[in-house]
Amino acid sequence: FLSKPTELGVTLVGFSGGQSRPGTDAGPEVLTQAGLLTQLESDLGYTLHGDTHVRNFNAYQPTVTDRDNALSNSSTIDDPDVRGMKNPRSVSAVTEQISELVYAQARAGRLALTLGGDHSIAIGTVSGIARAIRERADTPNDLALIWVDAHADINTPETSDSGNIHGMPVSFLTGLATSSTSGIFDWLQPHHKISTTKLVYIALRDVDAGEKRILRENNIRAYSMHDIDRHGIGAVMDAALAYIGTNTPIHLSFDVDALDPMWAPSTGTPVRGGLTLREGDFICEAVAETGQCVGFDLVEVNPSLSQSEGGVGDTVRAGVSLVRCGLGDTLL
Ligand code: 4U7
Ligand code: MN
Ligand code: MN
Ligand code: MN
Repeated sequence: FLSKPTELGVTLVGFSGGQSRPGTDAGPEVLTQAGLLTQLESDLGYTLHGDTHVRNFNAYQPTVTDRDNALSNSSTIDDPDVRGMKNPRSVSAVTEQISELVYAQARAGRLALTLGGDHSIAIGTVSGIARAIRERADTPNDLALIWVDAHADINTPETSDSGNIHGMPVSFLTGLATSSTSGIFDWLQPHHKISTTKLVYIALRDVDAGEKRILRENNIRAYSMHDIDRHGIGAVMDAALAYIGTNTPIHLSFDVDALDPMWAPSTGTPVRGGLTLREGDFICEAVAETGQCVGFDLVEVNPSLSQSEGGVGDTVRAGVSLVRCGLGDTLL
């Protein structure tokens, strides 16, 4: 139903407000400096659209008149916590802008590539693409979402221990969490959201107790590292894609921490026992092969974090490889 994509809609999101460590905002910069976008043009033959300069979304400063709730910490003075969420107005406003940008790329029939940034930005990417897909005449079915991550990122503000919104995007995107405050995700409309039946997880291994309950109660399809160990990544991808079905557009949201920290150490919440680089590349290749891919995010690359010398270079090379594979590069 979709023709082979040649037009790429690029969004470079320098943003780290969905968690507390500085540095993820420089993710798009290090990936593009490594030559990623040039390679997509010259090696893979894409025509690039969108702003190929990194936008610093951290510059966003919320303006609130009510300072009564403001905490003593000066960095939160204009954006006090709500229901435990940190930087809620800032993340809401930034993801709303991302949603509009990515919507425009996807609505024009382009494959929407977004480089983050922390994973809260997926509230913008997925909502924008879901909305575009509902409007497009060439896409009969609603968007499916493949979330490749060590974490499920499906905490609600109430189940989250950290308050970091990069651990909550899937709950807002599926409507499991809803807005209760003006200016905090009240822009998310039904046309932005996806059904929990259209969601598939791969590579999970660090899921909070409250998230496990959410996955179970909503019967959400999830393949953990245990499933990959038991069946192999080939069988897991066959099952994941069969569950989604043909004629259904797919968005792939890839958190670099899905990879084992051996391959991608420069990330905020590394968890050992993860995917090999080849397993990660294979997931991206398998999604690209379906011809159903309409969007791809790569998130949580943090060049300020590195356990070892060379860790940043390793992480960036892994990121470049994942994006190339997701956009249709083949080994032969
Ligand atoms: B990422 C966590 F508690 N679940 O909610 C949380 F373990 O986008 C981690 O996947 C979230 O990197 C990780 O803070 C978010 C924690
Ligand atoms: Mn449609
Ligand atoms: Mn993660
Ligand atoms: Mn994540």
